[in-house]
Amino acid sequence: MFNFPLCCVLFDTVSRGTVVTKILVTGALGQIGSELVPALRRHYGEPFVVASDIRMGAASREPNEIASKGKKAPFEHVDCTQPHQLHEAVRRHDIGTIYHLAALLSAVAEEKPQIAWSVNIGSLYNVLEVARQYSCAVFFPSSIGAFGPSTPRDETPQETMQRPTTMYGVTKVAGELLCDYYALRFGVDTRGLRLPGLISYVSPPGGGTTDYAIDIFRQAIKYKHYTCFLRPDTRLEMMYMPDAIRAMIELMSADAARLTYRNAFNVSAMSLTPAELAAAIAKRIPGFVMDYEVDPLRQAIADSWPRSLDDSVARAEWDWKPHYDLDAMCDDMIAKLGSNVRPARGPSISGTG
Ligand code: NAD
Ligand code: AKB
Repeated sequence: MFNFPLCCVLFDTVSRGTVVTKILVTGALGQIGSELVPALRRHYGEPFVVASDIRMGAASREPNEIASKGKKAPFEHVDCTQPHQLHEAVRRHDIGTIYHLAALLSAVAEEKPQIAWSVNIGSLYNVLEVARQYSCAVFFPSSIGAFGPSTPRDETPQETMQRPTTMYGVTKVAGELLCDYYALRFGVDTRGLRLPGLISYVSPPGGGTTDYAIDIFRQAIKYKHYTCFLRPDTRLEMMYMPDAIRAMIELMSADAARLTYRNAFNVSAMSLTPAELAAAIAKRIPGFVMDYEVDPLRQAIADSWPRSLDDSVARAEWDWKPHYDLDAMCDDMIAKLGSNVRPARGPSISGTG
């Protein structure tokens, strides 16, 4: 499905043929890491992907276990705010590429702005410094949160006003600029995506503004009822996790000569409101009802973010294209969750179309 990334393969012409350099994933036990690590291990081989997190994780929930069906796969305890822990992991495993996922999400970051700065920016700086010293490529997940209220909110362009009013957004813009700086000044191979709200069935979300779009599915299957914390007309850009994982791996595999942006690329898949998502779910789960109890903190964050993104630059430079729209995503989410989440009472859900 993916091209094998040139940044992970070196040809040792002198002696033993192909030498594959390893990948380190930070924040690997979170929502994205829980799916990225198994995907990377499927593509590059289990020993070549080292998962790491500040948490140790329950044995059965570790991506290692998911990927390796119970066998031991490489996992390191790494607090990315501690440079020596990153250095040690990169040196010991001879890492060539770092997918840096460790961060606080928007709602948590707004509640703990000082910690968010230290984790989101402190750890990215440490990762870029290690990458500079060990010649690693770096993937940085920026966000629609890197935009603010003065940004054009519809079809937000690749290059535009970025004056976010949240600490999460401030760390994402600063992070994009740091990636640009390390690419220009030190030649570090930095690549990034401005990811929309990600919808997934594997792992619960970690404290974001777009979390409703995940919670709604579990609650709909279990209780046929969900109380949404955003207003019904809050339009935001969203993406199904399989598309996001594919985007990350494809971007890191792309021909460097074609890439003009080293901070982050807009990527887009579907633009939707809570009311539209609820209607799509109600078509598949008859009797589903949604009501609203608006959380002012998360509503204010959502109101400062783009309603849709223009991702034409990503399409032109590395052939990005989403596979899932609203209907395809809902069908797959309900099919996958339906086999794991049991309805609390009453009949099981009927049909998916
Ligand atoms: P998450 O909150 O689910 O996971 C983050 C992980 O980082 C957690 O497992 C946590 O234990 C770990 N972590 C926290 N502090 C750490 C530290 N000091 N050292 C090492 N690990 C630490 O987040 P996620 O949804 O997986 O997001 C990953 C990245 O993608 C973040 O940078 C986030 O901003 C970005 N992103 C996510 C979304 C989304 O919808 N999930 C959208 C846009 C961007
Ligand atoms: C959040 O809501 O914080 C994330 C994001 C869009 O960055 N899902």
